Amino acid sequence: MPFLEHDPTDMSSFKAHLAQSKRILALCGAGLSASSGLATFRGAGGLWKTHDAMSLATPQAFTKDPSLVWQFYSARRQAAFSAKPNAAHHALAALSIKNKDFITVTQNVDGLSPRAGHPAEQLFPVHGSLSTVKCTSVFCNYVEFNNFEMALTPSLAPQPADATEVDTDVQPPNIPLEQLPRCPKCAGLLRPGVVWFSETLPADLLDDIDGWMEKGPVDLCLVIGTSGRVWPAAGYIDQCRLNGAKVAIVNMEISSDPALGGVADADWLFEGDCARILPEILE
Ligand code: BV8
Ligand code: ZN
Repeated sequence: MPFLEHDPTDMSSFKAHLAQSKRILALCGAGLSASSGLATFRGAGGLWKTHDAMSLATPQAFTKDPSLVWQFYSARRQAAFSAKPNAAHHALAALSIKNKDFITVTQNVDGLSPRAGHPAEQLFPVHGSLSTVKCTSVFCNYVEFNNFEMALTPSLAPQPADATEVDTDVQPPNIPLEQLPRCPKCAGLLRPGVVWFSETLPADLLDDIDGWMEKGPVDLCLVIGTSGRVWPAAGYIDQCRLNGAKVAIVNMEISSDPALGGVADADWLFEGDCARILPEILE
């Protein structure tokens, strides 16, 4: 633990630092949306039917079983679009409206931050979005923005609400390829517009974040509801530190998890639901 002039759980020293902070980066993960009822990747929420969410978020899984992966994403689309932004999403949106030098890098694909009114120019969804679907055909650039107003195909029609729950003993049906979402331009198979493991993050977003970093020292890095295990997104914590930032972690369980750079390197540690803590510390 670096020498801290304050108790790491002390809100007044955090608020004093926040008051004099201009350049702030928030790195957000699945925990930000937990209070909106959306499952996280690790812990109890990390399961969908009998599958580990992480094993389904790969190009290999999609190639092997597009029907299963599409049903996983259709269930997450349905859950995300019926969820509501929580007080943490609204607190971040309010801060970004108040401070144009504040940016949010979100690993979440649920679209709850934009729906909380977070200005798009200060929000970087580095893992894509459940609202986007794109064509898998190499020479086709078809992309569709689909907010689940209507199902992408009849075979992925909305399920009864409880069906999106973790229902471990029901194996999803095998939907034939031709009944999965198809491209209206080339009839190719469409895929969710998210970044899967082993896929590169959108270069334009990474460049924009780097451009923000290069503008000068960073005053504060907020690490909100993330296990900090997924790269390169997790790397922004250290990058902020190297740019002079103090680090505040908001997490349901504060651990000395080295993935979070270890609590040793955090200046503040706020343990609990970010939907309760963020409005309090950012007001
Ligand atoms: C890349 C979109 C370059 C999809 C996601 C081997 C081969 C290839 C790559 C790698 C490799 N080894 C390592 C890598 C890099 C890999 C990686 O980091 N793997 C990890 C598992 C080690 N990264 C990649 O592959 C990235 N691409 O590196 O490209 C490359 C290319 C080829 C070869 C090499 C490198 C792409 C990563 C993006 C993957 N896509 N999402 C989808 O959503 O379906 S990641 C997905 O999982 C989420 O977006 C999120 O980022 C991640 C889960 O992390 P968290 O958000 O932190 O969620 P988690 O559940 O883990 O934690 C929740 C936290 O909240 C917990 O701490 C909990 O305590 C807390 N919490 C819960 N409730 C609350 C709360 N906190 C506060 N309040 C609450 N109420
Ligand atoms: Zn196409």
